[in-house]
Amino acid sequence: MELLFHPETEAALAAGKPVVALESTVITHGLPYPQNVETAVLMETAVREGGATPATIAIIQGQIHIGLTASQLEYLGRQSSDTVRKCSRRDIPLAVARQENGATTVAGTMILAHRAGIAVFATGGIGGVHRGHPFDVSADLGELARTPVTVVSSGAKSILDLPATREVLETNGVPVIGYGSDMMAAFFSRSSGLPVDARLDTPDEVAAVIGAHRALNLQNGILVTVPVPEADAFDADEAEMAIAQATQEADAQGIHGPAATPWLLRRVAALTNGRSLRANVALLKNNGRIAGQIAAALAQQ
Ligand code: PSU
Ligand code: MN
Repeated sequence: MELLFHPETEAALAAGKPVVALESTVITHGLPYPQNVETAVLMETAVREGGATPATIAIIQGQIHIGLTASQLEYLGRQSSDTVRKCSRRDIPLAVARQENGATTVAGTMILAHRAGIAVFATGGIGGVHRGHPFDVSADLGELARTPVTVVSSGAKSILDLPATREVLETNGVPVIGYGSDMMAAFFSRSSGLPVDARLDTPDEVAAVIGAHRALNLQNGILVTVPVPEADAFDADEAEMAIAQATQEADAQGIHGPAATPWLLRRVAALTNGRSLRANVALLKNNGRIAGQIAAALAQQ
């Protein structure tokens, strides 16, 4: 399968310089236009500030792109979410063969980043086990079990069943690292109250773990969870009220499958007058910067 590289991404990879992959579902299904494109650009800038080259990954008319131009980002961001396939593992061949536009989820981005030779990937929150639907388990967890990419995120989205999600990560053999924290981050809020496997405080310490993982030739992913910056964190109780209401409404309306996560995020944003969005944008930027630093430390090893 041919990957189309942005020239800057290709040059960075060829020179052994640090590169950080970014997903595209957050652009097409996670945030409204134009905030989605603005945030995607801010996240790319944050990766650069951290010391790495950003590579946003997406499928445009059936072609897999590793790194997007500004106009490609704008094009994707303007598409209505129902015309863009949300691509996890099962969806990638469908989008490619049918020449569709496809936005890669955490799972889809991990697969394509690994193919492209990119080891570090930054996002907002991974998918997990849905509340009240123990068999709706995000493909992100399955991918973390089988693809050796380090995912820098603010934990799993708090719209999920976080204790169940934590258990599945453990079953799947995924090391969960708390970046500057003893607890797994909870997306809009700083702590889930669930312990991590190790607290690491610097990019070098994370790079050392990735290095050991590589030397052992382990084929699973690593999850680094970074709490949302204090100033932009969303009060956990307030977030919980909105999430509980949104979850009830989604169940009543029969919203499920791939539609569930985007629907819940949009509804929580409406119920909190956009305050959840502020936390979401802040954590995306912060995670991009830290992933850039981790990729830079890894390139130094
Ligand atoms: N994080 C966000 N916004 C999002 C997502 C994550 O802040 O839109 C996306 C990611 O692409 C993640 C996906 O992989 O939601 C999970 O969807 P599902 O639960 O259907 O697997
Ligand atoms: Mn799901």
